[in-house]
Amino acid sequence: MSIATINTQPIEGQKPGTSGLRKKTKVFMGPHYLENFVQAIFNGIGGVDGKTLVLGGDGRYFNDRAAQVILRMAAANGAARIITGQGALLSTPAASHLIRKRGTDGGIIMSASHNPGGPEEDFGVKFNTPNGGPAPEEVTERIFRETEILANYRILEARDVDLDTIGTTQLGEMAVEVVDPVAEYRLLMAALFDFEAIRALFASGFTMRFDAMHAVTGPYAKAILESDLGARPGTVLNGTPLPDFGGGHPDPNPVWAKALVDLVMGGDAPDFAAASDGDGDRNMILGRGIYVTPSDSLAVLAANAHLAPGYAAGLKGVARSMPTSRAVDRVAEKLGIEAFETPTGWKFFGNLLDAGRATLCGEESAGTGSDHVREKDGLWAVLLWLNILAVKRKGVAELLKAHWQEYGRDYYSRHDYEAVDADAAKALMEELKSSASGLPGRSFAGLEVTAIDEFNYDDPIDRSHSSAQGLRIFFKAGSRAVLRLSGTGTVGATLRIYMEKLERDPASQSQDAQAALADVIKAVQEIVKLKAHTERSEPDVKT
Ligand code: VG1
Ligand code: CO
Repeated sequence: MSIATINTQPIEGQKPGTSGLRKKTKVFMGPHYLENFVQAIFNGIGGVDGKTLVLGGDGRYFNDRAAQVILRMAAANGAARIITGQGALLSTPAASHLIRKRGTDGGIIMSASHNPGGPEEDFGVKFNTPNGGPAPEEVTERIFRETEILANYRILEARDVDLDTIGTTQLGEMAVEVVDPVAEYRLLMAALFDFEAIRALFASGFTMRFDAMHAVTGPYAKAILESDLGARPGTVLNGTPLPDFGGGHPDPNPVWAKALVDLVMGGDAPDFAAASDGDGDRNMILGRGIYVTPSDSLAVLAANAHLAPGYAAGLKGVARSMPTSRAVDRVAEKLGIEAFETPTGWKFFGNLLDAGRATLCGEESAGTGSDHVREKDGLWAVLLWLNILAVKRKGVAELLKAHWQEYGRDYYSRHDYEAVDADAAKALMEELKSSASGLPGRSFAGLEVTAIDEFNYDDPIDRSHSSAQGLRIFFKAGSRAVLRLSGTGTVGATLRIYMEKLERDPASQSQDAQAALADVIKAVQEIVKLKAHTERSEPDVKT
């Protein structure tokens, strides 16, 4: 086997976004595209000579081919060992756990997460650091700079490695260790949660559906929910990972997991339902007749986490991304713990988790997680909910309504305008920014603007600074709207508008969220001249 050094040229646009580099699969499959980026990762982290990395992906189209390329490149760059899941599969939280558990020098995750997969859809690659978390901005910047000066990459000329058989083989000088992707993760979950209590819950007739959306969590959910916890067979829906996720968007929200929402709203509803995304780090929580917003879910979990053995000592603090509703902040206040507000993307939670300042973290985009790994974790959130329900023996709706009564309800919705012309979206944001100082005091749709600002973040641990993380509009009655452009889309720009309104009066807490937020929605559309800029009046997705 010989090592080839292939001459190449920098490829424009290999800048990691909110969570790694995401592009159309065809772009990734183009000449040198994947190879350039992988070599840039290796160069950006100071080489991989003698290092051990974890490698896994969500099983989408090109996952298998990309894995073989990355293995040959790692071998050619002198890596000592790659640990990978059978079939090159690993959910993102399972990869994070393996990196930590095995003390590796980091890992590469092949996923475009909630984006659809297939030859016409999306692919992605991201690097996670030795703490198991997504590379922080300083590291992704270094990787990006490497993509801009790259002149060659190294790759071993070799045949494909068998990734279907568990065990260790050699690829040149490098060991390739193929592990059961579920095994370690399953042990971790058993250590955090009261499996006895959850088993007893299922034994009592409690019913559940888990929609794996044809993505990576199927095998994890079947092993844990059906085998370990005794949920009846058939609890896990769409449990076989498919390269194109069955043609759907593996994004667990009321739009893309509509069938599951319809199920819980119908006559034959299970007690509890959940879904996860392409790479298994997101979750959607539903109960009979009710959808729990991710922001509410985070707040409920924070208020009740101590009921699970892994969190019995209480929480050190909580953190949420800025657009996430402020529901969890009020729980933290009551618990007397710190609450942090970070930019969008899990990479910003890493330092807080490492420093022991936060135990639970969450994002409005259906991401919840804790210090057990350094990624958000879909199945973990589902298990924590199950543990809480097993102890409380209350329904999801009952639990949520009691939570609102105690803490108030944050009506919440995110409107996504997808594939908007990139320049138009930029212009909308720029205009809002430049007109910001003139807006306070003025009213739109009957709501008075009190302040508009741009969210900038100073990391409390390493003091790194992140600017321009979204524009916030505050209204007099306490409502808030946030605007930002997505960093995970692959076509044009996706404009996200997040809206929330706190309702403390229990008598007014059972409205439909869109209706409750109607004035905020109208006010934002007027303020930013949405239609004039985007030629849209209705969002593509409402969560
Ligand atoms: C989106 C979400 C963000 C999440 C990110 C990655 O980013 O808003 O909260 O962390 O996706 O999630 P953006 O920049 O498109 O808004 V995942 O599950 O797709 O890795
Ligand atoms: Co994801």
